[in-house]
Amino acid sequence: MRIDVLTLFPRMFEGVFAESILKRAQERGLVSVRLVDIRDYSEDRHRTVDDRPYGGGPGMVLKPEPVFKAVESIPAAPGEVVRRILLTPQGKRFDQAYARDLAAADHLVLVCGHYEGFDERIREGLSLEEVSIGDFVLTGGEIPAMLVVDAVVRLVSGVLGDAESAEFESFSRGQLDHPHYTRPPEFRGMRVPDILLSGNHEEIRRWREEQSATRTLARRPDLLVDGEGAAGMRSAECEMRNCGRGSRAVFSSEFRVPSSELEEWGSSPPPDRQSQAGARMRDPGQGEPR
Ligand code: 9D3
Repeated sequence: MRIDVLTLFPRMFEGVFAESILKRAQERGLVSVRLVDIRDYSEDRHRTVDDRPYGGGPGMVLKPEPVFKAVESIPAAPGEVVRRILLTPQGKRFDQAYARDLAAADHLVLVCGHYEGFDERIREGLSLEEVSIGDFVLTGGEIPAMLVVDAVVRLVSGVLGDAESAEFESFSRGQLDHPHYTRPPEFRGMRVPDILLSGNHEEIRRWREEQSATRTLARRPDLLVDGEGAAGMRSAECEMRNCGRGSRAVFSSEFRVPSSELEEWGSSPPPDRQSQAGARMRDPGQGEPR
């Protein structure tokens, strides 16, 4: 996969792309990332890339000329699938399904802004997909672009080893991960659950599945809607039946979530969401498609 990142701050990416899995993927030739400095495509000797907004107001607006020239300088190989993406708070929300979709492309072009906004003709004229990474205000599209690259590259085939292979992880199935432990068996009075030391692999698998389901229900009931999350949802529902629906006891089963975590995340889901999740659990087929 080829990835071109267009930015006014190429150096922001250097450390992120030069470490860990992104580094390895590039070394192995599975991914090649190029950083393009939009300023190199400005058309005047001051290397101007922004200007004051027509109609007045604070801040500066990214000019169309350098962005058009930078995007148009990127050659597309014949027959390749290329996705051109503008990182913007107004874009479609990025998620794991979006990452999977992008991982199927041969070539990504990511355009980052770092101002109040872009000249509207950039969206219009370059037919860019618009992507947001969430409902919070950042200073620019650079960190969102890094995040998109990170999420997509690990899905490119061959990037992760078999052992760490992406699709086995809980989040890909629409659930949170189960707890992990390593040695020592007791640390500062906190013990590893006996079941993990038991060597009973069937029991361990069931414990992990239940932990995933219970944690997802407690922390992210919004994930328990339909599709791949529905399997774990049924297992979480069993937990609730055993312990009393909606009571704190849901979390004080044999495999309870530590109370310190309940403090952090809230001891129960908001009532409306919980009943919504409950309604969907009884009839997963009625979940709204997302
Ligand atoms: C203060 C200016 N805002 C007026 C309501 C608009 C605004 C413009 C540019 C807010 C943030 C930014 C910079 N952010 C991004 O470029 C960005 C972003 C984000 O802020 N949040 C989530 N996803 C993204 S993708 C790009």
